[in-house]
This record gives sequence, structure tokens and C-alpha cells, in this order.
Amino acid sequence: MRIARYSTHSYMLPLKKPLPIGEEGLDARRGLIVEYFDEANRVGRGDIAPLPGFSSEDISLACEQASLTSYHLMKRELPDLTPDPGSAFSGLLKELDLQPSVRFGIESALLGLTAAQRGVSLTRLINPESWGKASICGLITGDHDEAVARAERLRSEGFRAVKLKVGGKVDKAIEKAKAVRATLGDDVALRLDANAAWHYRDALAFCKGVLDCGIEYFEEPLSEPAGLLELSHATGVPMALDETLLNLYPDVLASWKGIKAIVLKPTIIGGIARTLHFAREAEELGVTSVISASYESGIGLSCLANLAAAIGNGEIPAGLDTYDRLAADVLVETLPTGQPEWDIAEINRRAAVVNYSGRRLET
Ligand code: OSB
Ligand code: MG
Repeated sequence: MRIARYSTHSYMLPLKKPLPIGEEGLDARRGLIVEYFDEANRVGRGDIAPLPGFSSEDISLACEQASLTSYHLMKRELPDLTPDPGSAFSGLLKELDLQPSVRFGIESALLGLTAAQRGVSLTRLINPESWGKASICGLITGDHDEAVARAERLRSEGFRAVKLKVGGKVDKAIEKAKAVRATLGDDVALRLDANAAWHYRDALAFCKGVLDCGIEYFEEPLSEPAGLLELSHATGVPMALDETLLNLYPDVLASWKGIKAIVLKPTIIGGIARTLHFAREAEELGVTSVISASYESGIGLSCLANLAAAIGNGEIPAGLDTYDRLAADVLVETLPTGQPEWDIAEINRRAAVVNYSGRRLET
């Protein structure tokens, strides 16, 4: 395959409410869309959006690397682009040595173009047996009252799984988790995420306080993740890895045998091939893989939805509800919000029409 031409578009999308991440919080999402075209004008798009506070690279480094790499790839004969490990594609990516968010965007664009050339969706390129649907996990943030209101809404919209962010004072966090569980009823799976907020003692007290909440799993409760399995054994609460995966080779996931799930964010851990590698290792260990977003634009989200549908038959609710936090998008027809299941054909139809005008970020 050859890329005949490429383009890049910076975006800055306002958020409905600032995110309490990074040094001073985030009130807009910045990123770069890369588009690769072939001779027949077929296109593959990718979203490069390092997340402050989670990504080590910043947007200017990412943009510079994306431009240099795209120029380098153009008009060069590229190997058969399948995301299988050990393939020529994996060799090419290794050679490029990209920052995580850049790797995700460039892989998305290359695989998207390959899918377009073969007349298949990205999800079927990754897994020919893909079911073509992605189940979505609702995301709950905010204080007690906001969390309860959001839980009520997600329940009424038919979500089968939600994730509640917890942290801060243990007693208040227990109250909040209990109130959210009571609002959801017993039929909605409840996940928790503390973003490594607590030392062992506080995490233990919290877990004991929520034993009757029926927790599906608890993501990164500990500031020192080494105690995670001990905490799980001591309380019976299933645990999941997220941030910890950044410093882990997929091959050594077995050292975490006993965890329930891994949360895979391709923008942060370094792209589609690495995500699939983790998912394969996880499957062998009986660990659940959960594809999750990092507040990307609709282009990034659509790639993640294709990936989620390709893994575990799309039945594992994926953390794609971050999209609801964006107040604008580069897609003319935005992706659905408040909808617990996405049809991938419909997502891909919407992701095919973009409008960058007025959203250009002058740097
Ligand atoms: O802590 O899991 C996180 C998004 C960006 C950065 C970190 C996180 C998240 C999410 C995504 O929570 C939504 C989800 O996983 O359901
Ligand atoms: Mg997390």
C-alpha cells in the first residue's frame, strides 16, 4: 500500500465542564486528526490527543512527531497492514518508535485506510468475526448529588454497566457508592475507579464499607499498586489495572494473575497493536479486557468503538462515555450519547463526515 497524500488538522474542543486533571484542570480538549489518502482518494483517519496528567508527551511534541512520521510514510511501499503481532506492520511501527498517542492515531489512520481499501469496517479488519456492536459503560463523576442524578439518568437510559469515580474522604466515598448502588438497583453492574488515590489502609476501609454494593471490579484503588492482590484477597473485591499498565509489558501480565480486569486506553498505553497484545494475554489468563477512552474526539472514539466490538464480541461494556463530556466535535453528525449500545455500521457512517472549519487551533 502507498499513501498518496496526507493532511493533518488540529482541533480544540470545549468541554461541557472542566476535567479535574493535569496541573490546573482541563477545560478544552486538544488533539490532531491525521488523514491518509490513497490514489483512489480512499481515506483512513486517526486521532492523536495526549491527555494532560496521563500522557507523558504533550500536544506539540505529538504534532511534530505525527507530521514527521506521516511525511516519512508517504509514497513509500508499506507492508500488509494487519495488526497481528509479528507482522510486517508491527515491525514498521517498532521502527518508527512513536509516543503512545501518536502511535494510536497513526495506527488508526493506516488500518482505517486498509479497511477502506478492502471494503470492510475497521472492526472486521481486526476481527472478521466481530459482532458489529459495542456495549457502553456509563461514566459517573462529580459530587454526591451529581453522582446520584447521573446514576438515575443512566439507569433510565438502559445502561447495563456504570463506572463511579471515587476518592477523597473514605466515609463520604462509601456513602456515595452506596447511594449510587441504591439508585441503580441490582441489575446494573457497578465498577469503581479511585485513580490510585488511597494508601492501603484507606482503600481497605473503603472496600469493607462497600461489600454489599456488589462491585464488579475496582480500578486502581492504591497509590502503591503492589498491594492490589492482597487487598483483593483480604476483602473479596475484584480489582482492575489501568494506570499500572503503562509500566507493564503485555508478556508479564501473568504476574498479576488474580486480577479481574484490565482497562485498555490505546491513546495512553500506545495504540491498537499493543492493546490487542494485552487483550490476548488477558484472555489466556481469564482476565477481562475493557477498552476505554481518554476524552478523544469522535474520530478517536469511533476507532475505539470498532476495537471494542472486535474484542470479546463487544459484550464487555467499554468506557466510551467520555464522549458525553465534549461540547463540540469534528464530526458533522456527532456520535450517540445516552445510548448503552452502539451499532458500529452507524458509528462508522457518522465518523465518515468531518468538519474542521472554525475548530482550527492556530499555533
Ligand atoms: O481513570 O479510567 C480513568 C479517562 C481518561 C483518563 C483516565 C480515566 C478515564 C476514564 C474513561 O475513566 C472512562 C471509562 O474508563 O469508563
Ligand atoms: Mg481508571
